[in-house]
Amino acid sequence: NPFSSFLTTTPSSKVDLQGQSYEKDDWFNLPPTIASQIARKLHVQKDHPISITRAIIESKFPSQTYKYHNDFFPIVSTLQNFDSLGFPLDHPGRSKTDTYYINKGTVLRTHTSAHQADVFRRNESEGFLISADVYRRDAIDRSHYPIFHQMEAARVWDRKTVPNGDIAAAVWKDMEALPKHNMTVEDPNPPMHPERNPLQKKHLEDEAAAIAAHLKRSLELVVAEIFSRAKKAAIMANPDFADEQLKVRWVEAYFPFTSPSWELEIFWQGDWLEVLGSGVVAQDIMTNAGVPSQIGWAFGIGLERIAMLLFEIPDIRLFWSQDERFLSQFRGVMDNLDSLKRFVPFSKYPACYKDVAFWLRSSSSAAGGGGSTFHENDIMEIVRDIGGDNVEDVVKFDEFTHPKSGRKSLCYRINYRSLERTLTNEEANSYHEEVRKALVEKLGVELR
Ligand code: FA5
Ligand code: MG
Repeated sequence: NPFSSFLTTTPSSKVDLQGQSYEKDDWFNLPPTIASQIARKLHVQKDHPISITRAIIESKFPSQTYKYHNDFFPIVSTLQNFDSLGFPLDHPGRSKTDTYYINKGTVLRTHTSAHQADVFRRNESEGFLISADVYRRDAIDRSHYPIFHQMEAARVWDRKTVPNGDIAAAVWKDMEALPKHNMTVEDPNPPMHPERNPLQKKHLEDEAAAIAAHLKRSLELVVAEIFSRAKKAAIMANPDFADEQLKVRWVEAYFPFTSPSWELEIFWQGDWLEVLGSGVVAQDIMTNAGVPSQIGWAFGIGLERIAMLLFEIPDIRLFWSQDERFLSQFRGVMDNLDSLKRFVPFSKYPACYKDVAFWLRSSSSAAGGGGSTFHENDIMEIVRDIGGDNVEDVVKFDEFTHPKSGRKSLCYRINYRSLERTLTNEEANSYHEEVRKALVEKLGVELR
């Protein structure tokens, strides 16, 4: 075909993002609603609660030791996002249902760890902080949004430059120099599964123990700072405020790029909330980054989760609001962190629930149904594309398989509610009608 080379270079095979041109292929799955938000960079927007939270956490990591990076480009290679961190090829995080792809080798970063290896390779400081927007295809509810913000941190020590090559002694000395806190920590040292979280081959037990202690103290100081500021703001709002006993705990976790690994959880509104992942950096990452004599820790913390605790912000969509009733509440805080106030919610507008029930295409409900396997994130994205931030949550409330035909039926309830005004029933109906149509057109379902 004489036209084939012409056809493959038609404009539609390229996409322009953030001033760069990318070749699309059949991995491309980035909807315009996400692409259009890439430029927002809430973590550096003056007086935005995400930016305020970043600044408070940064204040606990002195800039003489930690270099701050707040402007890394959001589009990275799969090498940076996955391979450099030791993600196995079949890791679910790599799939199109979980990650936004531009093409087979290019993604919107799913975590700030995507930049770890590059910064270790620069070898320009003993520590670093990286704050950035990250992207994940995910559920829709009050604590999940497809774009959120993380802060990555790492601290390393070099066998070649510490006195006598004694890493453990050097780290314990730095640990002793850290401030103390009087927060109660439940499970400061949870037991570690020997296969999932072994001591790394190139590490001595006392080295890993010292690094873990330095990591945990550094993070506990962050949490203590956040809670003391949150408490002050609560007392300012209500002088009779009686705080609940703050509870935090360390739990064992697994990451391909740290061992041993921990998550930190905070007891909040009746439940344990995970706020960060952390651990002793996999020595292979250091070796591949050309700094094999360095050893240290890393963590990644969710800035929205911390900001929600700090300001008592009830819904993650609020962070994206351009409404003055939201933004004006934080003005001036970055010039004077002591003026930080609790968020005062504006009135809640009525919810509008709409249900949709459908049969999945038979090929997608059967095992190994070709390339058309159904994934819940596909529904989430269709709803989000149409309803945008006017959707509060999407919940599956029924599911069954027909005993004879083997076909599967699903029912979802969508809650249409704006944070900024009352939606009319007509508006909700028209969103819902579009959702129903798109489910048929894009997923090939049969409406019931
Ligand atoms: C990570 O992303 C690891 N890169 C963290 C890490 C870094 C571990 C360095 C070890 C060393 P995880 O997927 O658990 O891990 O996310 C880390 C934090 O991001 C979570 O604890 C949570 O606070 C936040 N987070 C994760 N998913 C969401 C979401 N959908 N919405 C809001 N915050 C989220
Ligand atoms: Mg996690």
